[in-house]
Amino acid sequence: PQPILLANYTVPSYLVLKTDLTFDLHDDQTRVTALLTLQRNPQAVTDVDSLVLHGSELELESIALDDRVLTAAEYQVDGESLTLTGLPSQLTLRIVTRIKPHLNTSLEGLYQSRGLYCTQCEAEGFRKITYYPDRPDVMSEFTTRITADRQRYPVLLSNGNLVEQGELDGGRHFAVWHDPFKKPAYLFALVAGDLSFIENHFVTRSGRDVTLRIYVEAKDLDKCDHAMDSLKNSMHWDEEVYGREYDLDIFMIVAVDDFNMGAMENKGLNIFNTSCVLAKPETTTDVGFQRVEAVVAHEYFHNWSGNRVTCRDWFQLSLKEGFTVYRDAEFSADMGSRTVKRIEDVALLRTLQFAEDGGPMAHAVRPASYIEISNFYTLTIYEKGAELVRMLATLLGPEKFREGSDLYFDRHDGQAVTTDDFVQAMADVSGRDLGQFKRWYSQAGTPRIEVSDHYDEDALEYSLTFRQSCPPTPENTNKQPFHIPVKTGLLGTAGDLPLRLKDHPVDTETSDNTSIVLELTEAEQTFVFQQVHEKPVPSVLRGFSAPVKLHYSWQREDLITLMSRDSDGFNRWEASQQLALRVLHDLMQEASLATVSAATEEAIAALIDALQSVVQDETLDPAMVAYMLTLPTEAYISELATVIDVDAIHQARQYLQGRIAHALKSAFVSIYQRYDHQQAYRADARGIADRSLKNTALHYLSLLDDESWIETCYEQYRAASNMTDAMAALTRLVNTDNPLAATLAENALDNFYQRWQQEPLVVNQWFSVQAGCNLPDTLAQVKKLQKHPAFDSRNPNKIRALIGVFCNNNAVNFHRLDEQQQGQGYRFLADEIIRLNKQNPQIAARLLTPLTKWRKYDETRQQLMKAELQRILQEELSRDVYEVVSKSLA
Ligand code: DPP
Ligand code: ZN
Repeated sequence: PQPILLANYTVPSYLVLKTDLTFDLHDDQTRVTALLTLQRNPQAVTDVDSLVLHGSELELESIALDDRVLTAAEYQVDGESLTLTGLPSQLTLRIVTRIKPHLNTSLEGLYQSRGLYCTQCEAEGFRKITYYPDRPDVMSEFTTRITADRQRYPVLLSNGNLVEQGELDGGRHFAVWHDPFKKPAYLFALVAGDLSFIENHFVTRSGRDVTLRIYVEAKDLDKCDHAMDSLKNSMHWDEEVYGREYDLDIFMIVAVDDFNMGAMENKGLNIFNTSCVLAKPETTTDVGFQRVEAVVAHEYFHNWSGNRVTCRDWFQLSLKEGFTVYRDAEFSADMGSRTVKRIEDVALLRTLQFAEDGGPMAHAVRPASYIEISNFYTLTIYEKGAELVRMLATLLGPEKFREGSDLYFDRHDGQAVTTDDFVQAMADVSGRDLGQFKRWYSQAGTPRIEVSDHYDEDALEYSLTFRQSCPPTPENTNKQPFHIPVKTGLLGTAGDLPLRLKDHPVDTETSDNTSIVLELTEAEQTFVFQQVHEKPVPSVLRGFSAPVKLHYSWQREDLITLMSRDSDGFNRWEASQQLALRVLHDLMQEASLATVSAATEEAIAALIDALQSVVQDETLDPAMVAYMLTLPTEAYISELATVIDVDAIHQARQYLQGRIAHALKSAFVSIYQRYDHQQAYRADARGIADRSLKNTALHYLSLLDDESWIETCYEQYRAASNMTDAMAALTRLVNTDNPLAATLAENALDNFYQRWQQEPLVVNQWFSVQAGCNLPDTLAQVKKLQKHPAFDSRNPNKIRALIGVFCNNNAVNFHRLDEQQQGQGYRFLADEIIRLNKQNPQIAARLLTPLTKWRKYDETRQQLMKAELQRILQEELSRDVYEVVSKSLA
């Protein structure tokens, strides 16, 4: 397969003014009639008279140009396209194709999920429905007529407004939908099935009444309220914060069980993975509730950032995704706790996006080439893309940023544009030169910043020197300096110091002058603060103001100072992580954990002291306490490592957790006992925070060599009225290496399955908790679970819950090197990928991620992982899998 290059972009030769589609749904096939009204594009560079329509896996019945049926000699067709030449400047095409949704396992195009017809067209799924210029810069006005059996498919939906419906002969019926807003084909959607819905209304600020509907299977009607509340909050927030109003009379969400992504923002008809829309306390964890809120908001916000203003080509994907992730993150921050949301997002970014940036699939936020665009729905495009927008907001300040977004939406409404256009709007309103900033879009890799400082007590001057660099990435070895906003404060003995920066007339961000955004633009830069009366502790990169790796050699006491009283909540947490990381690294250097050195003992004692203060600090949000008490994850420690020592990381972390559990036992007991287990479940910030702290305490207590806490876990599992508490307890039972825990875990797992077997999303959690088990023999258990009647090897959620969790979240078992199991995790994953390569290429390629990291492991593991990648490469591969495997081995 050949790569597609940004440099080769050309404007479309023809525009599609109107797209009229008719879908006749029948059991053995669907007949699609597309009537396209085309006009030569005045913008086309040359006076071309040819037109390329994309099409894949289609059976062409006929094609007519201006009502004249064409003979096969009048067009060229291959597996991917249909080309017409010698066309007039205005024309109509009537194209009839036949497709087989019931055999479509890729879940792209039109397919069936539990008997329901649904679509997924982003990025290039529409070409599996009919021949069409399937590219985002071709925007058209769609009308969709659907006919189907009335009994089995009573609900017929598409984008826009319902304009007509009625009965047909033979027990069939029809519906016609018209979408007045021009859109690219990737935003097309169709749903047909036996669905129920809940309905609500939202009155926009200009007074228009919008009908809101969430369509689900009847059994799930009791799990829609949280999504509906989230939708209404999102609509209100987008009016308040961005001045964006909804534009159609109806907004619909449909939940489907088999879905590759989380959800899809089709105009007026969002299609959701059930996992991102259904929620109720008994079946859904707090994380699940938060995910529903975030994804509902994300897809809704796309109505402006994505649909009204869309992407010119797929290299610009982050234009809509990065901006929309930034918008949904800010929304969640406003709905809950801002600092906690930031900690969660940064933890994800630093663990998974930084790893992507350091691996073979590293790519820029605006990539320059791809083989298969589906492989580019990545953490880099989404999360790093959002960080870029956040940096622009930091550099401009809130008022100018809002002006910039208003200008962007006004200027480009109804257009397909580029990330350059977005940055230009920000430059135009602020008068700032953002030329250098744009390197963030074109240069891949995570910049590294070395910070050093100097205090001159005679001159009362304190200087901070920053050196930036960026490691090479596959497509880009020589990086130019980035424009990096580094939000900074200085801590003195009595708290934040007022800041006076020499020769830099930069506005400080806070009215009391205690925080300032330093702008790095050169490879090395020094900033001097004046009238500094004591040697301060620097608090740099507050709020994680840029997606970089920051290095500064804080003294241990400095970190404790930051942890206890930095005014920036994010940096308080960050200091706790830095302190813990040091201890973990010390432990990993120890020859044996049975007796550790005096220096390491001292470090452990200092950490425990600091954590003791955190537990006693009543001013802290309980969610913050929980996060500060939680050690850096194995995945994060691995990302930081040059060579990942899987077992040492696991053992050091287990050991340190045990030490903390012993030392802080009484604090944990009191947290656990003062929690009111009878309180009603609320999925708000306070309720989530309290549960998270209480379950963190239970986690530590379960590590004590004291079976009464294992019994407490079992008690909590049995008595739990919500899934968060049930899963927290069950996870402890499953992961505790003790005969009593093993017996209770087995009972609980049996009971769990019996109770929840009718709820696919709960069964997924049951698979995950078992797949994530750190005890030996988990691989054998995972293979056994693959044969369980509740497992469905075609359902992406099931694959992620069992196989994805084992390979991504269970490093000690996936990477086992002992004689009996050496390399078996890798072989297991490769077998799955080979199976999925044909069935569902997108999911297959995504599952590959853990194998692509092979270069970060020891020699033995490297060889074993590489051998599996090479074995996959021997197969006849989809573009998706081929791209990831070949780039990983390059
Ligand atoms: N549905 C995916 C998302 O919203 C792709 N657009 O991110
Ligand atoms: Zn999105």
